[in-house]
Amino acid sequence: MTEASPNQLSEMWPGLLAEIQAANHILLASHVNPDGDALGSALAFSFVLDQLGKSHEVLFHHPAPKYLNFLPGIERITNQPSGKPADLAIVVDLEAIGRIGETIYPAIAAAKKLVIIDHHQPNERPGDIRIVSTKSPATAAILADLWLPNNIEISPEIATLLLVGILTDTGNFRYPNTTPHSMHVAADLLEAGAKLTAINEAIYLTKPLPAVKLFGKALSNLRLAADNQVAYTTLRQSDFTNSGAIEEDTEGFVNELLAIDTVRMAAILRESASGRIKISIRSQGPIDTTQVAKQFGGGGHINASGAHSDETIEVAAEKLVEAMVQCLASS
Ligand SMILES: [Mn+2]
Repeated sequence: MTEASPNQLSEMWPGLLAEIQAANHILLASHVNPDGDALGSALAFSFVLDQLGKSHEVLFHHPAPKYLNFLPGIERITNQPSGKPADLAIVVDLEAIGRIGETIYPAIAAAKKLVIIDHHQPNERPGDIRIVSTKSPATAAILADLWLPNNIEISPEIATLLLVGILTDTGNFRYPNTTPHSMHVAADLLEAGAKLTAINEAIYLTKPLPAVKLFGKALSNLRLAADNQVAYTTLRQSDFTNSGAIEEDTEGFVNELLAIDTVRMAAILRESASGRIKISIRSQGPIDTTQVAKQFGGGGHINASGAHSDETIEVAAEKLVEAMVQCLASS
């Protein structure tokens, strides 16, 4: 099922609960470079497993980005599996097994059963049990649909974690994945004690100075195409060292490019320390960024995709803008 309605999701909880109750030890995990939805969903699940009295560990290949260190339970995440045999691995917000990350993959693969809870377009379809709803704006929203109608106690910690997932994946309800239902869910989470002010202060009012300097560089490298409907920029390793910024500081840059009035599709290419080029693409309305990402072996959602390139940043940028212009012309 890929279009499970909120009611259908809530009906899937008793089956998953039975699996959880039958398990002696459970692994929770999500994708590399975790975002607010990955961490919020996995940590919310950790608090629910506490309530159910279940032994578990929360595994992430990468540490949390700084702006998410305020999340309740963040100290629970580790990239060092205990080695204790697991009956169940519950992996949230993940569509491709390769995105689990090598430090924790062997532990996840060794678990007897794999549960996937996700809202991305299915492709690889991993998992013995799959709870997938592409209409949900966030995995956290799916978890809320599993738990709110099923008498799981939503503590202020769980409410905060789920709200972080929903807010970050909807851009604070600005993206078209926002649904009336997701706003109802957010209201329920606020009633359950989610700390909205703390979330907004931690995520939006703590920008590091090097990140702002790097954004200045991104703006000065800005290029436009297709009558200013396509915007893109490049950041080299030297831009990172000169500003003192790090990879995660580029979070949100591409959305700022999309905010230019004429722009309908935007991208950022950044050179990682290994020389590999990371590409992020965003679009407005029906313009499908996955059509562009696929040409570079990547993927994602209609309005937000990512990919990699092993070419130089100039060559990758040239190919990318060509693909973006073509995509725009065909939508
Ligand atoms: Mn997500």
